[in-house]
Amino acid sequence: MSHLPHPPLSATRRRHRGRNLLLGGTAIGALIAGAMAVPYAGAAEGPEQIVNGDFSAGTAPWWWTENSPASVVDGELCAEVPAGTLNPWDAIVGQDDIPLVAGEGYELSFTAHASIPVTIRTNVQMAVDPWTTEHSSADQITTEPVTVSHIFAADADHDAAQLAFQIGGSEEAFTFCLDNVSLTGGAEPPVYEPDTGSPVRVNQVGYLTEGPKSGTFVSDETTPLAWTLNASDGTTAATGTTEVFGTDPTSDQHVHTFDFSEVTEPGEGYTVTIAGETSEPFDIGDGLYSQLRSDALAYFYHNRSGIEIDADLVGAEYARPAGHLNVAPNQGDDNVPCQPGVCDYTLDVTGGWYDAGDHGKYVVNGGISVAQMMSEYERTLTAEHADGDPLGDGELRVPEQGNGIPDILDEAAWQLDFLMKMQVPAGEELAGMAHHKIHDENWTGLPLLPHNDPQLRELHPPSTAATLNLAAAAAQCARLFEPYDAAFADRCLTAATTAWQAAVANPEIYADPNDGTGGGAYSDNNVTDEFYWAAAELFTTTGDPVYREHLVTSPLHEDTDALFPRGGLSWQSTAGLGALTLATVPNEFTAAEMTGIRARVTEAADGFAADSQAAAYGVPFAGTNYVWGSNSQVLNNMVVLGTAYDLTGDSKYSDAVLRGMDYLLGRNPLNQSYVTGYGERDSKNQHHRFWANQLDPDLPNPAPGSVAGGPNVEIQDPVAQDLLQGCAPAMCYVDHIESWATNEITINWNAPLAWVAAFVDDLEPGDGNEEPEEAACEVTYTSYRWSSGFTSYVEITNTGTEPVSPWELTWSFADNQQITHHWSSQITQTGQDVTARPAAWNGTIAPGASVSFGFNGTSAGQVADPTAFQLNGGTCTTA
Ligand code: 9MR
Repeated sequence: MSHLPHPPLSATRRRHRGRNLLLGGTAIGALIAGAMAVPYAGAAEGPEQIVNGDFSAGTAPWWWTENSPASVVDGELCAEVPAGTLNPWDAIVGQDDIPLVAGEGYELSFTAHASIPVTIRTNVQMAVDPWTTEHSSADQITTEPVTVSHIFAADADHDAAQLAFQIGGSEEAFTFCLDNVSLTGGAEPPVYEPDTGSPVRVNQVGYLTEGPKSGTFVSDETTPLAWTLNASDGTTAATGTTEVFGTDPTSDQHVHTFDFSEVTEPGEGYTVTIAGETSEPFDIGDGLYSQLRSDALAYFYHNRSGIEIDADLVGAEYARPAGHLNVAPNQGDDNVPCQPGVCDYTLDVTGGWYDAGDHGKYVVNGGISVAQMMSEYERTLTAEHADGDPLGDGELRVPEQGNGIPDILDEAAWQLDFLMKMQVPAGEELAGMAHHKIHDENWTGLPLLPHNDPQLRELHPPSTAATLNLAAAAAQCARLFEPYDAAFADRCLTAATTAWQAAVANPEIYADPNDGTGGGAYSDNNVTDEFYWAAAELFTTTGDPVYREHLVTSPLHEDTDALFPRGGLSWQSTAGLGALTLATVPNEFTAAEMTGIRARVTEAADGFAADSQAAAYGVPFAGTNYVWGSNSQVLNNMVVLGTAYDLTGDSKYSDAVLRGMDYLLGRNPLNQSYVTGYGERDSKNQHHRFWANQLDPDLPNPAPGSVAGGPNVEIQDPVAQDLLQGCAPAMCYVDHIESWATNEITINWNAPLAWVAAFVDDLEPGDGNEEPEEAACEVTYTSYRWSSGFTSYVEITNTGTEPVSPWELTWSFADNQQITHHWSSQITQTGQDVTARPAAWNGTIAPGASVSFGFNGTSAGQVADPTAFQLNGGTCTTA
């Protein structure tokens, strides 16, 4: 008997995103049990629902798809599956007419083997559209017979459900054999208990030698307890007593905290023991984050679209062919049409980064991600302790090594080029706007390598939010690439200004919140913040007063909470990115305006630092509203804290950043390190289509340095819904590949991880950061004096080998000089201290080149010219 192929999309695949959820059934089983320690309930007792599960009566009533003929061989049903099917559902063996009762628990079991190892998908589902699944699992079948069993509960009544073994998706042909298939009711649905390991919670990577060192202990004890810090040789390194915290509202756990900050003896393999319980091991030392700084950025190369991922850069395990270059079965991305009715042109939108576990590319989100990457670089030009060397040419995993451009900018350029390709061409309706996104027409299944994606790719309508993401990112591009690739910088500036103008002309074109088939919606109906961010970047790059006017009249400008919402910056809340740029990158704000914007950064950081101090687990995040991507909200708060540290040098901010790292790397209610490859109990099964080892042992786990989305109280995916109902906010997480709402990885979460990893790596003493930078400048100061005043000219020459951009020259007057008027630079004076920053056109001093500026001032009596000048913190020689 044969059967027509089934419609390709199972309900599991279609209910991919929050707003479109079809609430499906409970599917808990061996797959999860293997990884997550799900206790099984007693065996099922109800009547057998499968007819002829042992094939003693031949093949009836089993069916199979035409491409996979099956017959009974030695008492088993064996199907011959052809080579070259793409999706699991392209070849199926199944049985229909299975009655299921809502609320009832079922046990499904079968024995199977195959001529090659394969991962099949086992679904109990509706037999007709919408194919809602009551159970879905990925089962690994080997050449030896394996017995698989799953327990699940039915959510709905079904007169005639279907058991479908989806056996497609293999490049090779194989034989699949099945026996002893059974489905019985009466099983008690299992209760999920997360394995949280030791109640002593620490940063599983370690603590910086001079940094704060604290942990959390889960215990019902209400009086302080003794803690011991053990060195790796078993000796006691320190002792102390815990502080009783009480009940932590994020986890409902009763906890104590402990602090061993005074220990500064570097070492590996420390542990903390309290009341007989011992933590995971950790280090004390420096250099703990230098690898993370690099790994977090390598994430972006790994996820590039339209380019082969080179084994020489990432290792054979992670190498893969280029995706979406119109090589079959790919259909894109070099001539992508719009969704029907949206436009009648096609665009070449190759390149860029895949957003996340999916193969979509979104301008909203793509923009903030590349902006934060550029800010990580820009920080090395503006912050005294930031080290640009580890981000420089030849340092990172990018194929552009050796081109004379810092590698981090090469990575950013890959995405910027794509973002600009998303702009509506001149002459078309809405020219200058950016298409919101490009992605598959329908959701694809997991696992799937990008070059195997057979779906049609489509451009979605332009939106104001996307256009402003482009304007902001491209404006930042223009100033950063200027010293390295003037043509690219020009292209960026043109894209940025045309995008800005298009957004001003079309300020309320919003993406459809229901446009979530085949890709995420990323809809945002409030773009006041995107306007602010884009204006800030354009103003910083060009100095054009039009943008200043927009900034200072924005309702957000003087509102710290609006710029930096308590829940953190995100793709929906971008104004803070603009404020961080204004506060740190030289621009044409007046001294008072600069003071104001910096005060808003430090005010926000004060709040996050206080939140961290008050939290049971030290996390710089207020309250219990852990939403989709909560780890990125935490990381973005850490970016604000890090920037406040850069502005003030106050360690209360850097300490809070480090406590945020502790939280992400294991000091949390689940004892979970959320970053792959870091810590003893790290996330390994994040939702991703080609880092899908949990579904196919031939595929790798996510590359080291990939941060999971993290706890999410809304648990929008079926695995989280099955396992985590009633979870405490900071415990609504499961390291399972199908839990996209808690365990996805994305560019906009790894970008702040990379920023923060660089920040904490820069904090370490001993890597040269504490030393003043080598003088790479010469200053000529010429002054003409008269009785009550003077005119001075300053020439700065870059005597180093790297461009200085933007520059900032500081000096102190020895006497009572007061600058009254200046030209060709922006000057602020506080008492005797003076800071000069570039005008709009002279922000970069190339190696060997000079810039000049001048000023008039008043003075009384004899005054001496200044003789000591610092360029971006480094001491200049004077001519
Ligand atoms: O990060 C996004 C989160 O804030 C939203 O609540 C969620 C549902 O719309 O979508 C998330 O973004 C996903 C995007 O839509 C598609 N690519 C993967 C993203 C991360 O899960």
